[in-house]
Amino acid sequence: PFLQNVLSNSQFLYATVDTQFIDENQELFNLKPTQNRAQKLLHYLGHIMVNGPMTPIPVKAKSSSVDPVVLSVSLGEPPTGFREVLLKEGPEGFARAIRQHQGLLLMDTTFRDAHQSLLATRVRTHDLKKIAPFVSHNFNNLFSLENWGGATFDVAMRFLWECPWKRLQELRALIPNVPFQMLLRGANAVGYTNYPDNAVFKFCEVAKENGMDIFRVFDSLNYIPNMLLGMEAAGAAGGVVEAAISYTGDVSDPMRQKYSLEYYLKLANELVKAGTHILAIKDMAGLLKPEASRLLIGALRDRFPDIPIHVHTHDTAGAGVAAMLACAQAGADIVDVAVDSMAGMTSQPSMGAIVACTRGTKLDTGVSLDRVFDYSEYWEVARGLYAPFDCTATMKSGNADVYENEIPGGQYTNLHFQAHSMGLGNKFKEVKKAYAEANKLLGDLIKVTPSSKIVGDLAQFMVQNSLSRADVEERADELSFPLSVVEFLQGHIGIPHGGFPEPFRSKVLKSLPRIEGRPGASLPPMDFEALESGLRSAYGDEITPEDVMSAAMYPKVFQEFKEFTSNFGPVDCLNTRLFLDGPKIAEEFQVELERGKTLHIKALALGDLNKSGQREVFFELNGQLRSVLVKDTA
Ligand code: 3PY
Ligand code: ZN
Repeated sequence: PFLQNVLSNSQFLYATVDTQFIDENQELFNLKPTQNRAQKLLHYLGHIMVNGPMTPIPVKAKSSSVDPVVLSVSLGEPPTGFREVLLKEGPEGFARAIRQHQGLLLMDTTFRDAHQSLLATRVRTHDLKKIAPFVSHNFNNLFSLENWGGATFDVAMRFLWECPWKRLQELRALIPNVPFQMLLRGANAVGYTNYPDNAVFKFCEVAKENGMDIFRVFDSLNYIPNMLLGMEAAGAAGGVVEAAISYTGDVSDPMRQKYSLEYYLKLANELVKAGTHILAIKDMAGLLKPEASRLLIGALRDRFPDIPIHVHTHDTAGAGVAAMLACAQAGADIVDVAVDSMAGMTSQPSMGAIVACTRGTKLDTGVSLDRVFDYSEYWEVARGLYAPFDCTATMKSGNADVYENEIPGGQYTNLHFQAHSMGLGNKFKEVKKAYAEANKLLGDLIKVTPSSKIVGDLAQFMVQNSLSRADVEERADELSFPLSVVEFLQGHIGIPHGGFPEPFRSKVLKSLPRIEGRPGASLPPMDFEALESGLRSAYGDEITPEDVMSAAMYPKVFQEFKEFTSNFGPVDCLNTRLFLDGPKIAEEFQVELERGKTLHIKALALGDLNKSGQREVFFELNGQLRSVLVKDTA
């Protein structure tokens, strides 16, 4: 504050005093941001008290006022888990141990895909950390905990204003024994578009250094060159490579032969040949029926007796538990589940159901059902905090129509939110129908991020402009399609199975350029040194290699995140109710900024609107009166 006063003093500013000492000692200007973290947080809370939540809210529902009970764990180290095997024996030895394991293994998706699918990816590190020790102590025999990647990376910065890397570091410290797993979108890393190869390699390297163990690598078109790039990057970083074939269609339906059993076996063969440690089937829409599971997993098990097989699904139609049991019986080593209160509908099938249904059989998971109940209770209550993002506000059940529209779990929820927020709740059916039509127009694609977004964009375009599939085909050369559709046809994300749809492609593209082969191969490498020095000049020397990667993946989102936190402080330290709704008047609460540094805050009063449209918000901070001025935007 003293220096701030000096620097804003007019005599000083206009050099009417002798400033030679300062001119010669420029290091005096290496100041920490002058406004401290506490004052910034008061600013954030004041904003919310005046104007409501700062993060976009899809549902008009209030965060619950009940806090989840943090489950205690015994003192001392958690029991060992598969991570010890991985650290001792490396990825190959780990894969062997998994294959030799008796009983069905589970990956828990509660920390990533479950909330990506049900709660718009909004679960905060704050609530993950609270239950992390319980997971470490009671679920040590999980194959892995999926806790990173996919949409969590950008949503953390974009809507939660927290650093995704810090989440990984903090969870790693709390859960040393269970392998961590992330979802890597192949050559798209954690983004929606192809990155230069060196960016994908560097991303995996930094992720591994921060504690990531297993990289599930997929490509939204199952385009092998993109997948190989992601696999090489994960492998070079020292990670466990889990190549994932995205599943669509229905191998048990003889009428649906574009994505046949042979198609999947051929892909699997290439991925195994390329050295994947684990082979995954990624059923992102929940289309894998029990009969198809028997056929597909049975055939893969026969063909590849030594490789661990891991299956992922979503429960949108309600057949997820049946399908995962069928996969396990057909020889899958690992299936994905979410804890019961975060399972079902567009999320993964229920952990409790799988644990109970296999108990006492040769597929017994070894997971304690009682501990599942405790874990589930935590999430049932914690989920209430996220009511403004919970799809169950409007979506009351899953729907077997997913077998027709093939919309991936997370996108199904997003489209549902969108239809409802536009007051088009009763149009959801129309949107889903358009999605199926858009998919056919584009040649019947594998649909998962980002190809699913392209199909969704085309569907939305068709609904908005009242266009049928026939209209679009007929008028393809005159319509102005969404950019994502045009770029897809240009080859920006790779080449779809069976090639691009013709004559549709030629009509849309006319003379626009086409990318031949793997898109990343023609991108110039990213200049990390230049990126880092740019960031240092913008934000100072505290820039970390992790920040550089965040900026490499999402330059604009990273910049906005830095600007937000420089105005509003470390909002990740607030509990979720305060983060969303702010305190009530007279509420007293504590905020732990770091271990041993806790703020004691009381919200005192909201002032009247002043002439400039602002309100003063009064707090007590560690016993002292403070206030912030906030523009009332209502
Ligand atoms: C993602 O890419 O985020 C997915 O979850 C795809 O299924
Ligand atoms: Zn998924």
